[in-house]
Amino acid sequence: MFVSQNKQNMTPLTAILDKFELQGPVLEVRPLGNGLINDTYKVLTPDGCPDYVLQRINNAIFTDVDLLQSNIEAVTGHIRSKLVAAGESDIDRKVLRFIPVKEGGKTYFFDSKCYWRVSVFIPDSYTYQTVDPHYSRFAGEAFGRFEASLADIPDKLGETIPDFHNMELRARQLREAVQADPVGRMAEPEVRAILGEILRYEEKMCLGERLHREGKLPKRICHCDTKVNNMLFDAQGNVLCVIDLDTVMPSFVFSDFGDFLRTAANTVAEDDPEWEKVAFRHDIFEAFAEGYLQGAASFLTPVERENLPYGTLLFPYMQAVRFFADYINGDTYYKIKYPDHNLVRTRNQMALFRSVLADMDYMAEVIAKLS
Ligand code: GN1
Ligand code: MG
Repeated sequence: MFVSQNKQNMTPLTAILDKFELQGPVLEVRPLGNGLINDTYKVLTPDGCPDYVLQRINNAIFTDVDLLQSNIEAVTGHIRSKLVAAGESDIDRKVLRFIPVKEGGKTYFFDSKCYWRVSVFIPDSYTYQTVDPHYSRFAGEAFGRFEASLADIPDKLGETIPDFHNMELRARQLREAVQADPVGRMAEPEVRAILGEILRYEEKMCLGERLHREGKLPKRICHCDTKVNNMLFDAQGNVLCVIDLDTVMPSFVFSDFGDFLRTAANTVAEDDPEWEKVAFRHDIFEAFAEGYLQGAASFLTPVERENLPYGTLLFPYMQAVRFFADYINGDTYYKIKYPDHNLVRTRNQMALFRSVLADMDYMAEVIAKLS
């Protein structure tokens, strides 16, 4: 059997897998995907048995794994029962299924150092780092529907990362990082210039929290990590399901609308160093907005609709603030591949922010036409 594992002092992956109720022997375990938070592996078994996805949950970020997994079980259970009620076929391709451990029945295992979980791998499914307008429309509808289908979930979901998309908190965390300057990066003139630009827009970008305090903007169950690559498509380009459910929690709808466009409507990847090439793609925006407004039609309020352009602007800004704070803090949160990776990501996201900012009127017109 081939097992690729390079972390030292870790329990062997096969020993971890042995704790779960898997069908069939494990043939091979190999790294999967490119998430910035958890470690993910694909687990291969013989023909006739399902393959699996094994994940080491980043417990420094998700500190309450029990809450995390009960949220995920509630969400997948609710979606599954709706698919059953609607008489859908192929349900195991349309919602994730997590495997219980042999002892105790929880859907995670703690090996005294790390937390692990296993879900069924959905065969013949594809993730993409970029989408064309056709896929973008489907993705919009799928995320709108995802929120709509969770609007009546009976369970009360907790915040797996408290105030995850709270812009006021993110701005405060940046100020704290600047104040502490633990690795001396505030000495760099470019860093100070970026900080100046970020702070100029801070008040404007905290609109969501103000509207919420005024009772004008509700929180709903959102996915909160709607990057393009968190959606599975089949070979024909139909959306199968939404994955990476760690951050499903109450938030403003902007979370899902804005974060998808942040990755999908950027002409380049979020960490492309050639930030001069960053631009906001109108074709992707229009297609996604059309799909989303259809999927979410049953619950969106006028205030939520009108502020979708703000939500689109908010996410490159919030992501820039988060990458930048991590850079100043000495890269303790996001995985990095080279020393100034977080600074490169910040420049890129600020370039996208400027590009989206120039398109506020245009976006408002598109949304008004679609409503
Ligand atoms: C993280 O795990 P991943 O790579 O899908 C992050 C998101 C960021 C994203 C930026 C829990 O998502 O919020 O938008 O990186 N997830 C968490 O690429 O912080
Ligand atoms: Mg992901």
